[in-house]
Amino acid sequence: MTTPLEKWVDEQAKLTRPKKIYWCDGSEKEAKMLLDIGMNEEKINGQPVFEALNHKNWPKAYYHRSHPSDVARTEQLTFVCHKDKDTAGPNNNWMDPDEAKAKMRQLSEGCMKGRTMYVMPYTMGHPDSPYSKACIQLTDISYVVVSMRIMTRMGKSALDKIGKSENFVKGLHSIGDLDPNRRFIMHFPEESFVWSIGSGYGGNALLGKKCFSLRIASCQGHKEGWLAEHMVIIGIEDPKGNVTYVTAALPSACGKTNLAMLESALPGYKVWTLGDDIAWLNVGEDGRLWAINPEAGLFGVAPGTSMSTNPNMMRTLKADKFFPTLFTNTALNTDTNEPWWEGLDGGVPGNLLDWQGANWDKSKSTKAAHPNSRFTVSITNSPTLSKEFNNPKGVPISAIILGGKRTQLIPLVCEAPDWQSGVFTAVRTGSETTAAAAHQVGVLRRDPMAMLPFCGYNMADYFAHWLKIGKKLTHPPKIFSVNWFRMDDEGKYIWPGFGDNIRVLKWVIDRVNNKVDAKETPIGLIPHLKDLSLEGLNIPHAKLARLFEIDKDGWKAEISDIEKFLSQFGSRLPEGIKEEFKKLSEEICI
Ligand code: GTP
Ligand code: SPV
Ligand code: MN
Repeated sequence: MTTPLEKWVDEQAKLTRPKKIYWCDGSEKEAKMLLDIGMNEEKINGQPVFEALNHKNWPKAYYHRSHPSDVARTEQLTFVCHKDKDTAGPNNNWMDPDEAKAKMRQLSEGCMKGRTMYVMPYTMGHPDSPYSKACIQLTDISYVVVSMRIMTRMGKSALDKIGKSENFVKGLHSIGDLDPNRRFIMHFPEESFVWSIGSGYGGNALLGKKCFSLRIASCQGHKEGWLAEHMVIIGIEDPKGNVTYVTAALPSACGKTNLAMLESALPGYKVWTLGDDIAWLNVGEDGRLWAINPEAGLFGVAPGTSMSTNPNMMRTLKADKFFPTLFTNTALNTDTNEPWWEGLDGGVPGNLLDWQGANWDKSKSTKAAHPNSRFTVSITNSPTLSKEFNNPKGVPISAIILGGKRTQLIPLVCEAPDWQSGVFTAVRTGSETTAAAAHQVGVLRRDPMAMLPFCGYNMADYFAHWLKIGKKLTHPPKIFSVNWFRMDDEGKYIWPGFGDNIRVLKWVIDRVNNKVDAKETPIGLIPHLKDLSLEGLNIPHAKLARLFEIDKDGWKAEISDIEKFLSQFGSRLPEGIKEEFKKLSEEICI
């Protein structure tokens, strides 16, 4: 008897026509075999998929260069295919599911000819967790398999979880011919199915990540009463040893990985890592919000990572533990065969190949590493890994932090007085765009809950879902906004950021634990400066004040921008959000 899984794999093979089908077991031995295949057989753009790096200094490291047209998520080629357009909402590109499938069938016909189809069984979340999901992804490129082995829990436990059931998440991926005109990332939420062709990069190709764990999972959460969020999960330990669990939503390339691995600048405080990108949030029987990280690895931005900004990440990358660690589109030091990127410790090496493999000319202003070059490494390599990481129940959350990259206006930290106003704070969050997606960098866009590119359904319904979850929580987390990126008149960041962000986290947990008061302002509650632990920091008082300054004219412009954003959702916008918008407008305009 063939199982539904076998039947599905067989159907996809009939369409894509690989020369061979290989079922992955997720073992280290298999990863070694795939690296060999990637170094010796498979090619991208005429080059081997992998190169071994200097294993003396980077014990498990391998290098990968993606196609130059394929270096970031492509939001314009990403579609969510609900039956009707309104369910997808103004926040998604939409295509009718039948039309999308016809298009994809045409592009996929024979696309794996001469290649191997790898069948990857994996779970998102610990297999024993009631919140985890069993998934299958098919792909035709070793890089994706090796990456998925790092990012998910791959192997037999997933197959056992699926068994004879039809109830598994499906992903069909082919690198195709890498022609951007034939590149699509299509989501079919009704069937928990993702179909992606023409890209081998990150969130376009590792379908367990953004495609499933956010776009599809957000739809599942909407139906089933939970939340799939673009959030870090950390435990903050105080000098007495008490740990407070917090999540933080920041848009792509705005500091989540750095926050998740933070090395505290305050003695006695410590941050424990549970996740750096995605959190699934469930309402517990105790009326608290519980978080699990569905992922098992870190897919982080390389540029800017160093012993001074993120020492724990450097230790993670150099750990002689999980096999392997990947570096994608960084530069390459040809004297030492080590990866290199802008911001790494030490000087600029004499001989570098840039991320496209050309000799890098220092005198030119181009970057040697692509700004969205990344590492892929197991979270279990991290010296700060929380002992709760594998707890199937997850951890109870006391605070939710939201933020973005705002060089003006938004204060360093601000608390919402209650859940509804907190949800509105999340809804109105804006951020200046980064290199994580292929679009113009540095433009302000609204990015509610850092989910604009990842919410798989109409965001108005998503806001309503957040409000509804709040009603189910008898002990809701407090909600805060943060902004590490406010600049002075010279265009320099005022706040030192990184390890010093613990000073803000300390205030957050002091508020959670009712240790300090806060100052009321029209936009929410801000710290009394005396309650921020600023010892050892050398910021003049006037500059500090600037971090909390409320510029009323700036806020008036902000409000009209928020109004414009919200108007897209028309009558679908929930009453609670309209009420909060009205309150903020009145507070600012009096
Ligand atoms: P994704 O993986 O795309 O979701 O990104 P992320 O949110 O995990 O961002 P990450 O931590 O990788 O940081 C992105 C960029 O922001 C890097 O260049 C960091 O050096 C920079 N960055 C992170 N934290 C801070 C901070 O506190 N202050 C400043 N000024 N820059 C920061
Ligand atoms: C992001 O862009 O938010 C990422 C990288 O974490 S990707 O996996 O490409 O989505
Ligand atoms: Mn991310």
